[in-house]
Amino acid sequence: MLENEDEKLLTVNDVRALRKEITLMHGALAKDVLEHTPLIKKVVDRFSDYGLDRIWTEKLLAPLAGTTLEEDEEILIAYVLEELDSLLKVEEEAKNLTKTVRVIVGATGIGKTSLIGKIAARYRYFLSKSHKVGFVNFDQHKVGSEEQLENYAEAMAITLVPIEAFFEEEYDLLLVDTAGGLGNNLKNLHDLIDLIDRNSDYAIEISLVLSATSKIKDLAYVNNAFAGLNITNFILTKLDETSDVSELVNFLIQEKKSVSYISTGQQIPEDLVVATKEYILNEFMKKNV
Ligand SMILES: Nc1nc2c(ncn2[C@@H]2O[C@H](COP(=O)(O)OP(=O)(O)OP(=O)(O)O)[C@@H](O)[C@H]2O)c(=O)[nH]1
Ligand SMILES: [Mg+2]
Repeated sequence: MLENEDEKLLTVNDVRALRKEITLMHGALAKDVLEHTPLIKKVVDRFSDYGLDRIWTEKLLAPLAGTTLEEDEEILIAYVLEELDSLLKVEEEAKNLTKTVRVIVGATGIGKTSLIGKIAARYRYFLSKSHKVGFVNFDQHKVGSEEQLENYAEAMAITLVPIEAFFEEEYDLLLVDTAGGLGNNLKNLHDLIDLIDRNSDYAIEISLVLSATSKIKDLAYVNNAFAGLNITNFILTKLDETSDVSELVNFLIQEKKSVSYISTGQQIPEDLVVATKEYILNEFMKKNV
């Protein structure tokens, strides 16, 4: 047993308390600095009005106090945007897929099945290589889910592959639609991914769909719920239904995971863009400037 006070081991709670204290000190220091640098404060206020996490901007700009940069508002703004740009991650669209399974997961009603239709159209018709695409319905709970996918399959001349026939024929891209929601479905999803992994040499990609209309707490909640699935990338939906993507931006710069596509409306296949940092930052600045 350790008797010496100095040698007592720190518990997890001690570390948490310490970390909290350090964060508070950082915050206090940053505030102190900002009181004496009106331009930096102005820029922090401005981005805070835009919805950006205030503490994040304070921490970023406080070190510039006392440098020549603190006197130039435009440079300060550019500095923040530059930092946002470097923290946002986007994924280039793979233009030549073979034997790839893309599983689309996420909360209910978020636009998963619509995305399957839009992504299928790109790979089958819009990219220079016409891919052999198949749909797989793993949404066994919702009445009507099969019909929705069947309609897309028929309209686009894409095969709807029954789960039992998963490994019978080779596809460039198999798009797997899943039941929305958390809970029990997750266990089934794990089993499905294991099954594919063990029985085929398909590359597996798992895309978590997030709505731009969600609060940051909900985004984090859903992301945590699906974390066990090893999410490859995010797909953002419903960008057309909000004028304020700041919660989404705060979430993305914390998570540092790539965004692959952005859905901008209900029309299939039109309302889908390959994610770019410019698109996300433009949306962020649009309502504000
Ligand atoms: N405005 C808007 N609506 C969208 C977008 N994406 C999907 N929707 C609509 O949202 C509704 C639900 O879309 P689905 O694709 O069925 O969503 P889902 O995630 O498959 O839903 P569940 O299978 O019930 O979990 C439909 O009315 C879509 O047209 C988008 O980017 N913007
Ligand atoms: Mg669906």
